[in-house]
Amino acid sequence: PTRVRMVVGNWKMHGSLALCREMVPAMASIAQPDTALVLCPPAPYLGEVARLAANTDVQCCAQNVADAHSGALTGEWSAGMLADLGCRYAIVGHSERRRHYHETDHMIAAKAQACLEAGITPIVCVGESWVQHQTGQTEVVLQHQLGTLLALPDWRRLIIAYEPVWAIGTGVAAQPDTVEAAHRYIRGRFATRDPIAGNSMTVLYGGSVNAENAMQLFALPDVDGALVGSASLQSDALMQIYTAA
Ligand code: G2H
Repeated sequence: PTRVRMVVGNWKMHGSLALCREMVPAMASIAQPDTALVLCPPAPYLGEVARLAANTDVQCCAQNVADAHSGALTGEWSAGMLADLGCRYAIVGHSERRRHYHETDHMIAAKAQACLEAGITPIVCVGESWVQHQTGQTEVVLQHQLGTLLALPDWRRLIIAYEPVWAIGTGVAAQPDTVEAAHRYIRGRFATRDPIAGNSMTVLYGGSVNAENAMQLFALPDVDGALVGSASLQSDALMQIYTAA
């Protein structure tokens, strides 16, 4: 793999059909092939976003995916179905999934594996809580979260999003030196296994990225882009963030 610059807009459980129809053409008008512009609408809108984004430089991404390819699993959808729609990515293991839906590192690795098998690139979220941050456990937590991912045969094809839980949805992103240190640690974990692959992995930052702080974050050497939540619901804010990348 090679490091990809990317801005990923995670709408979480917000938006509407109208927002899809406003946002995709607006983003398509500024998207460039050298920096990925990825939209993650709620699952019911994935088909519409994939359809609107076809033949543009906007990419479609799911916010979640099953760990199996098919089965009697009411309410789930598979990575193969996402590929069928024309989606290229899926977010896996967002902290909101870990916390509210009890996703474990083991489940998250299984979801990432299912994505890789179906040709979907998983964007796997990792990050520590405020207490873990305050007590200096960030690297231990990251080491643990990355451990199950490193066991996947195709770990080189993962995209990692560092999302310190304490910076999510607060309006205050982590400080640049904190972000760079975490990204360097994450990259280093992969580089220990394979230096060339580790240095070419795409590592995104997420947590209160907005039009004001994006440029400073993107300037960090080990930051390849952002996973943007609330600011991704406004086309002007997302455009400014994308332009900063
Ligand atoms: C972190 C991020 C997007 P926000 O969850 O995944 O959300 O930018 O609202 O902090």
